[in-house]
Amino acid sequence: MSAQPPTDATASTTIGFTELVALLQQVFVRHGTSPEVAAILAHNCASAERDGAHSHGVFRIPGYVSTLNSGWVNGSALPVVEDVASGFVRVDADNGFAQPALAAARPLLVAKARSAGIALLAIRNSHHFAALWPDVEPFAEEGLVALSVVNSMTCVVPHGADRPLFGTNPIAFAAPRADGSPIVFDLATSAIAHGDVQIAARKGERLPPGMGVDSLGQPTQDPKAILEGGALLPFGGHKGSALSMMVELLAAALTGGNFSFEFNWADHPGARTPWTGQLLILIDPSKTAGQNFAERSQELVRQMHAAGLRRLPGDRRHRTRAKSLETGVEVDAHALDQLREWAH
Ligand code: NDP
Ligand code: PYC
Repeated sequence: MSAQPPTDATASTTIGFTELVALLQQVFVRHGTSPEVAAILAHNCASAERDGAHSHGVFRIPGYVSTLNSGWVNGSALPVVEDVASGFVRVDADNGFAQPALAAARPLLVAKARSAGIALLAIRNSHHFAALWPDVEPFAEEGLVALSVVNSMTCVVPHGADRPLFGTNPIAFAAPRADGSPIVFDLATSAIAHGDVQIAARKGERLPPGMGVDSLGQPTQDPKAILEGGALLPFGGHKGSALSMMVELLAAALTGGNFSFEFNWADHPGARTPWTGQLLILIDPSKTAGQNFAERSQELVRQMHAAGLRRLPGDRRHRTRAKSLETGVEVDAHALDQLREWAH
């Protein structure tokens, strides 16, 4: 499918998924990544746009371009994969993006999970600027259970504290099920993702109560007040705060990456990508549940629906994906023009 011409500067337009991937790939290469890194990031970013995960789709490209231009991240990084123990793989991402590091470690990680029943991947010296579900969903499509955490940049006040310390620190989980796409959730441990605050600020929208505080530590629903000297709150008070702390420990302390408060990008104007770490745990459920696990997860979904549940995490994404693949990925027309400019 080829792109439809935009009707006006603020309208949305559509572009075929494959065409969007190719365009993004050109943008990444033009801004200093290797073709291999470009292919991985372009697919990741286009997939987010395709699924309606807007805070981590095309919206992120100016940030990628700016961070690459600043020299903060290595766009042609060569990740170094280490086989540490029977169930442990370690990767030094070479100050590059986390997704190419995951791709480099993937075959060894899957082989270990299938042989030992469980395997852990510790990525350090990495930048993650994307949604986390693309890192776990493909494993569940292969019958494995996957859990991943990544820490970001200081912008969240721990529950009961006075100043920001944690990142927005998402947790993503994926499990196979018998009669449908895998069960997947992916959520920031902040009350709202930083990307969504930026989008609300850009649109001039107010946020729901309880998302963040202004520079004086006072509750605010103004996204600009959060972005300009304010901070976010964890979701669910002390509970989300504890999960965010766990993410710092697993994604940074355990991997050898930076805590969200440990890196300083002040000397790299334009830097946008958190330089931290990521942890991924893979479980082969056939080792404990035989071929039964996917049936059991299907049964859980059946019972949830019988209890009145209408929407599972991931349902909205999959509906948007189906529509995008049928009629094209909906993209802001102005953003698409900008991508074409950057690509050429
Ligand atoms: P949301 O709050 O929008 O969604 C969180 C999860 O809940 C999703 O799996 C979503 O499924 C599901 N969900 C949402 N609403 C409902 C509902 N009414 N009923 C059932 N399930 C529901 O996500 P966040 O704002 O917390 O995070 C957005 C993205 O930001 C994530 O992809 C995350 O990885 C990314 N992020 C990345 C960071 C990084 O450092 N790289 C840092 C922080 C966030 P569905 O998708 O189908 O709507
Ligand atoms: O939306 O919070 C966020 C985020 C941080 C890093 C990448 N995305």
